[in-house]
Amino acid sequence: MPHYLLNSLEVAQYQRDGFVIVRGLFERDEMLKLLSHAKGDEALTQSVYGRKDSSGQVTKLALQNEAGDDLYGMFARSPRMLDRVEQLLGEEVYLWHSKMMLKEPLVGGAWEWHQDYGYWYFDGCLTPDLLSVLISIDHAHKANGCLQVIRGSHLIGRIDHGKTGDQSGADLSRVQQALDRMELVWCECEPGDAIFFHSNVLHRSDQNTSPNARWSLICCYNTKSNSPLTVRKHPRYTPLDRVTDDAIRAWQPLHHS
Ligand SMILES: O=C(O)CCC(=O)C(=O)O
Repeated sequence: MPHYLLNSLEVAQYQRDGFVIVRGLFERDEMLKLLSHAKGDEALTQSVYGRKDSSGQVTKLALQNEAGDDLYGMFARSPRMLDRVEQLLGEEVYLWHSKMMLKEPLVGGAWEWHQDYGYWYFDGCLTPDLLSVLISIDHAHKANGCLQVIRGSHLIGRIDHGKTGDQSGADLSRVQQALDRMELVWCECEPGDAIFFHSNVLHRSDQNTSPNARWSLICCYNTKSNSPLTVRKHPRYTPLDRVTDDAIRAWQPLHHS
């Protein structure tokens, strides 16, 4: 099986900026397959729940704590993801969780400024050696609330978080200080592009006031040695089986009911 590694420039970008975007990590047909499967997936629909932003607008998501044999698992277990994540984190990783993010047209709520380790800290992980990969399913632009990040903000370390709406939000005076010195980046993406981002990078997204949905699949990984000391919401180290590179195309729903 081929290995999929980032080049030295991409690794340096991740270390300096706290994120790196890999364009076209997945092909159009793979993304269309994911979108059409997710749209008709009864189990997904039933597990969707909402999170209010600070203005009360709801954004929806569905979370899975394991990478199984369903189509979402084929993405989470893809060597295109795992080789790069292990390269960035420097050791074996496992799935912390994955989530389908459904930012619906005209009504999809915002995600407020936060660091993922702002709340994963309370899930028992001793260090911030976790990262997320956001795979765009739809075109993601400013108008439909694409991801925004503060370049280099992972270097600040963990900031205090409090409740904002139903979400965990970073101390906004610190966020403002970061914005005074660091660049705000709008991560506009096409379907199949993937944003690899550090668990301490400050990020948010706007409400979706456009007529176009913004769905994405986010796979979050933890290192084996950072397995939580106490388990609250997400699992301890569980070995992750890589699938082959053609697993997404080969996957058939009837074989995995
Ligand atoms: O998808 C988004 O808009 C933001 C997601 C996010 O902030 C997160 O999953 O931590």
